[in-house]
Amino acid sequence: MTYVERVLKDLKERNPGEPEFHQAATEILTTLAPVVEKHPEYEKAGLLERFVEPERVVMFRVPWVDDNGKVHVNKGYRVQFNSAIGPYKGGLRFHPSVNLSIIKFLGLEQILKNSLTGLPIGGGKGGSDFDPKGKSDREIMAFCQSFMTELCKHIGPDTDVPAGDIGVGGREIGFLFGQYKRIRNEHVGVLTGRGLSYGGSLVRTEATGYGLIYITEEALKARGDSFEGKTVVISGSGNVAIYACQKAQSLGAKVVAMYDSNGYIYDPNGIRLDVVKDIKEVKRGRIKEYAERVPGAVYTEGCKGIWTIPCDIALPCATQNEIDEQAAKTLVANGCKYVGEGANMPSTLEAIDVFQKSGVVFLPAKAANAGGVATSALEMAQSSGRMFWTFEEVDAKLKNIMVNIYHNIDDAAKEYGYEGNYVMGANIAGFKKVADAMMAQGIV
Ligand code: NDP
Ligand code: 2IT
Repeated sequence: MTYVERVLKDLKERNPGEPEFHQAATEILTTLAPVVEKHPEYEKAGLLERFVEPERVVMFRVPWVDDNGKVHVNKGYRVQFNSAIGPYKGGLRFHPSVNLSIIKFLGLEQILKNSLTGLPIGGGKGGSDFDPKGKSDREIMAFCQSFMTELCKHIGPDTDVPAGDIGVGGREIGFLFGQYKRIRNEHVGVLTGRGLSYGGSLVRTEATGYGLIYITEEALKARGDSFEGKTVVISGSGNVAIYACQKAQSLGAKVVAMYDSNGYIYDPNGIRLDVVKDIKEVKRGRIKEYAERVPGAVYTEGCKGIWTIPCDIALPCATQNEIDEQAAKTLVANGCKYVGEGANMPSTLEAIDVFQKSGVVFLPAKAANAGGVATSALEMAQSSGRMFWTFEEVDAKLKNIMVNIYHNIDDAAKEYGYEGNYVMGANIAGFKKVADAMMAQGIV
């Protein structure tokens, strides 16, 4: 049994019942085989065993009271996975599906993603099985304050800096920040994605979606192509999806479909983003309403059907495992040539295999959606320096980071003889820096 096979087998035995964590670890570790072969000192140092074991896992009770006076108890998590290259950094997810397996898969991915940004940030992730849907602002505040009352003992601007993810946007970050400041009596950059009036950075709201388009644009450019005139399908209609749609449209693409967790809209005339933003950002409503408001648009209940819509470019921007093998085969059969992952792990291992064997240009999440966390790191830099950069400055830095990521993963794939395999390229390029830092710091 090879070193990688042994570590993966141990991981599955020692972490039973964590399918998402197994999936992410399998994808990452199998691509690292050529790296650990080239560096036998890694095995001697137990590097992979340490890499897949979080430095710290915090799990806690989150009690809160709803508007009717009823007491609820949710589970809270923060996985501080790896601090070799910087303080733990990664989002908080509030969604009823959240469990330890999901937070660990996200945390493991985050280590390599954050490394790829080239900025000094380690990997972490957290969240709760709390469901924000249908809750009043007061209930959201009560939950966030209770969550932060425990979380504040474990984070800090040089220790661990959370941000948003599914179900955690500007409103939640505001409530979380207010409670941290109240308990710790410190106005510091302990969270990113803050509002502009209290230390946030311009472009952080748009960053993940814009970054996804910038890296996809670079992949198109390398093949003598562009977004102009392309048909694009985007899943999700949250933060990442909305700003990916906006930037793709500004580059001349036609986005024809989006979804939320109930169903998808198809608009052959091109999505009207002002309507989507009004429904999802202002009203916190359902995407179904789009078809009632825009003539010619069609709503279909259920999500999977979105991948049967013919497109040149597919951008999954909702959640994990939204593209399975069948969906991937359908996309390919309908002529899809590029897949850029805005969400974390949206394609199953089987779907990735289909894309790669069919010659689809596949940009994996840890490279393609790194623009969000990269801009979070720019927010941290601005907080430390007590200054603000303009929209144009931050946007230019973000674009530069995404273009660099594309060329780094492209070069790493070539260096190891896997040209065009960006899963290999991203994992190897991200891992190298973390491995160097871990080797330098001894057995910790
Ligand atoms: P939001 O909460 O803003 O939006 C999530 C969107 O995905 C909503 O449209 C939601 O639908 C949909 N969705 C969520 N869960 C499911 C599901 N199980 N099935 C179908 N649709 C679902 O989150 P973000 O846009 O911030 O995050 C989207 C993805 O991008 C996640 O995978 C996240 O980890 C990743 N990501 C986010 C970053 C960020 O900066 N925010 C950075 C990098 C990655 P509904 O409204 O019905 O819930
Ligand atoms: O998955 C991710 O990279 C995020 N949710 C953003 C994390 C961050 O710290 O900005």
